[in-house]
Amino acid sequence: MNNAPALAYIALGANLGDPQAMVRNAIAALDALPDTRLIRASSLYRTEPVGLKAQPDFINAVAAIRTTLAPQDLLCELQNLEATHGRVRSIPNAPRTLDLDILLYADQVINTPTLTLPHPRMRLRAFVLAPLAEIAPKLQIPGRGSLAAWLPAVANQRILRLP
Ligand code: PH2
Ligand code: MG
Ligand code: MG
Repeated sequence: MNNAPALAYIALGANLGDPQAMVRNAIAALDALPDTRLIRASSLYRTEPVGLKAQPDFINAVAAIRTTLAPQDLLCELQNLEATHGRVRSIPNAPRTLDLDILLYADQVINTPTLTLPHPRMRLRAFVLAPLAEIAPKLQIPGRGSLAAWLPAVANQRILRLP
């Protein structure tokens, strides 16, 4: 079922194989999703693992897309992309070849068993907030105020913007 076009923000992360190639390919793949156009993509960032520390650094990025897919349909498409890029789900926060998370979908607030929006952990993660601030510095988070106000709290997390 198709909706009015919505601007959505997607977080991309990878830390196995060739993570830079994986994230670049995934950004291109977002543009190829049905009823979806890539609007903007951040730089790639090398980031320290948050949560389980004993794993390789991640490559992270954020993309803005315009889509007429409903949020749940977008989630399904992203999970398909993860699967075709070789992700095997094991324990939570385990190393992965590709992780695609919906951060925001227009100004929608969603709480279902499969999808919570805005993404519930985004405000704790420099690897999400820094690339998001790069492409949308004035972003307002539905019900939570400005993205810029969250940045100082994650300034201690190691994150390097790649050229
Ligand atoms: N993803 C996680 C857990 N920890 N750390 C970094 N740096 N980047 C990630 O993408 C990431 C993480 C769970 O999805
Ligand atoms: Mg995920
Ligand atoms: Mg994730």
